[in-house]
Parts: sequence; structure tokens; C-alpha cells
Amino acid sequence: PAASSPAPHVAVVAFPFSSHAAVLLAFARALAAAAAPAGATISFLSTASSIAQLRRAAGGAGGMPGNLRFVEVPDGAPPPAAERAAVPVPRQMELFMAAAEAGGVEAGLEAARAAAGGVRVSCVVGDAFVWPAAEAAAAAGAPWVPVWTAASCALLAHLRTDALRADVGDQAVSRADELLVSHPGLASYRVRDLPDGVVSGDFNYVISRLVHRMGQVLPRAAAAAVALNTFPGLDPPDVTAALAELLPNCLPLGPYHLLLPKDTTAAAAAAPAADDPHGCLAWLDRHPARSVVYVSFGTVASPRPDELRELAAGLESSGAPFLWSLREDSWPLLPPGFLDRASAAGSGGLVVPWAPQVAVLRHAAVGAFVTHAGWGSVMEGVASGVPMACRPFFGDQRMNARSVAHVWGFGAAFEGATMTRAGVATAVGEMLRGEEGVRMRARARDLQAAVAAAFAPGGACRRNFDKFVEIVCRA
Ligand code: U2F
Repeated sequence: PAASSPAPHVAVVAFPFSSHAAVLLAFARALAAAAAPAGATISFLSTASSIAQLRRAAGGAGGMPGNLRFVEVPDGAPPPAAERAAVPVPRQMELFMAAAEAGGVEAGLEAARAAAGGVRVSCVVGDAFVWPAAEAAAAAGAPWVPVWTAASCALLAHLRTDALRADVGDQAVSRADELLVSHPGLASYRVRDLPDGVVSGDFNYVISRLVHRMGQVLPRAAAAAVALNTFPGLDPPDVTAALAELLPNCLPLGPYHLLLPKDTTAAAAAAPAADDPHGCLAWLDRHPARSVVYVSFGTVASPRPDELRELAAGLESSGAPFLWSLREDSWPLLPPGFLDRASAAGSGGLVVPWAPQVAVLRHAAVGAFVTHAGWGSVMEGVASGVPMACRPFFGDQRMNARSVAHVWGFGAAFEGATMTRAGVATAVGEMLRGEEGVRMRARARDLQAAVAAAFAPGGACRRNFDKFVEIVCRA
């Protein structure tokens, strides 16, 4: 950079809960690598506990680019640190958002400036959830560039929440099956598919309030650009057009996990084993192509005990080998003898507390995915061309499941929105061996090819990311 223009200092503000912070850190690392030639410094702002967790997941600071540094923002929690873990997560979110609104992001920007030897923050990139960053950026004289981590149609629903509430009123139950034909971009979705807190659920729940406010703030504050976790060809034209009406500067550049430059160092070559302490990939290596069903419900959702047992029984009766990522606290809820039978020699199941999901879905042995339809999981499935059976739980997951089953057709949703033994066995059999599975796989493979093209050198997502980097660096 010229001597007169200081090097860019980009703050990246995380929402420090569920998979959000990890997604944003991956994004920030990609940004750090791409903006290094411009001499940019990236300050990653999150709470102390979130930073500690991210560092642990990354195996210390070793894998971090040299121009990225962590900066703490207040978590807003009054009790002593030792008691904080006992605060329920929704309350932690409320405290964090209240602190963010009351100057927490500004304090973080100030800390970032101090840590960078007084170089002011020139641009504030951040998880769109943390809408108070818009004001903090304005106060610092920097643009706010939000990063949306979920689906475009969900963003549209949040941008249109006031209009949707005015239309649906208190009839969310009686009109549950009605298509939203009078709402641009949402005609493929029913009232019941809308994210929680838009027209139904608890409007006072922290996430409902947060996305509602975000939907109001975005169109007036996100002038420079908005990063979307999608790729050209995925969203139907009406969704893209309706979004562009409200946010003219959207840049589709997802799935975000593909933005990270490939690490070719020796440390990275040794990494797969370190990332896979339970041996999932070696286990998959022992299975034929497209024979295994992978099961995971993300970082927050967990099925009720009775439904968990139905799923377990369904997996057994499908006869297909299964790899199931299930938090350990749920293991005692499994049917008697299930874990022993699964792990018995020659039998076909592996239950692990955590799996290297991106690598698992890419593995040739995986032919089907039972998922909660969290957006990260849907995108990882699409990028690998794997058909999915969706059991949505909360938030945007119903809407994502609707997209998978009815808009894109590379998967299905469970009948009656819960998993039964018969339902699971049928869905798994269909995905791995049925005619419907062949059609789903063909759709998934088409989209996989579109992802590959978008991320090839010169592809649309690569170009949009370059544009994004240019916008945040020139600020
Ligand atoms: C919230 O999503 P979740 O964190 O529940 O789910 P995903 O968006 O699907 O993200 C889960 C991530 O965790 C990874 C997986 C995804 O990147 O690869 N993972 C893993 O590596 N190993 C495992 O054993 C299990 C998971 C929210 F709940 C959703 O409704 C939203 O759509 C989502 C995005 O905003 O955030």
C-alpha cells in the first residue's frame, strides 16, 4: 500500500454461539489469506470463552495466519467466570446481545485498535446476527459488511418479517399449509416452513428478537456488501430477485468452508488423523462406495429419547452400515445392547461423539445423510453430492428441509416431521438403493458440479470473494 494510505485493518465480529463462531473464523482465515498481499490485519472479535473454544478446536494458535489476531469483546455475564458455564445458553445470548448493544462492539473495536498499535479499524465485517456492529462501525467511521451464515430464503423471511406478521396475524396454525404466494421469493414455502419467531413461536425469544431487528437494520446499514452462504445456481431466480430488491449488494460466495486456501504444509498433511480421533475415515475406508449412511444433528439439536431410540432401531433394521455423530450424554438413551451390537466385529455401525463431517461427507463410502438440516450441514452435503433425509428441529431448519425436499429435490423430509423406526429404514433404503435415491443423487450431483464450477479458478464464488476482499480492504 502507498505510504499515505494506512494498511487495511478489518475487524471480524463473531456471534459466539453454536457453529456460528467457527463458521466465521473459517471465513476470517480465508479473508486473512486473501488480504495479506494488501498488508491487511484481521482482528477477530469474540468472547473470551468462544475464543478459548476456537483455539482448542484449531489445536492451539498454530494453524492461524500471521495477520489474524483474536480480540475479546464483553460477554455481558455478571457472575464470576467459574459460574458462567452454568448460565443457560439462551440467557448467555441475551447477555451477550445486551452488552453488544450497550457498547460491547465499540469496546472490541477500540481493543482491536490498541492491539494493532493504534491503527484504526477501517472496516467491520461480521456475523449478520450481531446487528449492533452496524452502529459501532458507523461510530468508528467504517462500513459494516455483514456475513449471513444461513440460507437465502431464511434471510428473506427475516427481512420480510413485518409484512409476514401483518399478513398471517394470529392464524399461523389455521393457515399452516398455505403457500406464501403473495410474498416475493417465498412462494415455494408454506406458513409452517417459516423460521421460528417470524409468524409463530415465541417472539420474545432472544433469537426471534435478534433476527427481527437484524432484518430491519440490514437494508439501511449494509450498503457496501452482504456475503451470502450460497452459490449461483442454488437459489431459484425469484429468491435471488426478491433479495436483490432489499439488499442490492449481495455477494453469493458459499459454501464458506470452501473459501479456505488449501494448506499444503507438512503439519496439514499430518492433520487428518488429529482431526479424526475416533477413526471415522479409516472405518469408512473399509466400506464400499455409497453404502454408508451418516447421521448428525449439528451442534445444538438433539432428538427426544423416544425418537432417538426409534432412529437407532431404524438404522439397525435398514441393514445399512451407519456412522452416527452423537453427543456422549445421549449414549445412555440408546436401546439396550445397541452400542455393543454396533461395534461388534463384522457389524456395521460406528457411534462417535464428533466426526470430521466435511471429510466424512466427501468420503466415497457415504451414500446418504440423515440431518437436522442446519444450513452448514446442507451446504456440506450439497458440496459432496450426498442425498439427505431431513429431521428439522428449530429455527430455520424446517425452511431448509423444505428447500431440500421441494425446491431442489436432492432429499426428503421425514413423514410427520419425526423419525420412526419404519420411516428411518425406508428413507435410508430409498437413498442408498431406491429409484428415488437415484433421482436425488442426480440432483445432488448437478449441484455439486455447480459448486465445483463456482470454486474453480475464475469461478463465480471465487470472483465474488475477490470482490468482497477488495471492498473490505479499500474501505
Ligand atoms: C445452527 O446450526 P448447527 O450448528 O446446529 O448446524 P450446522 O449449520 O449444520 O453446522 C454444524 C457444523 O458442525 C460440523 C458440521 C457443520 O459445519 O460439519 N460438525 C462436525 O464437524 N462434526 C460433527 O460431528 C457434527 C457437526 C442452527 F442450529 C441452524 O439452524 C442454522 O442453520 C445454522 C447456520 O446459521 O446454525
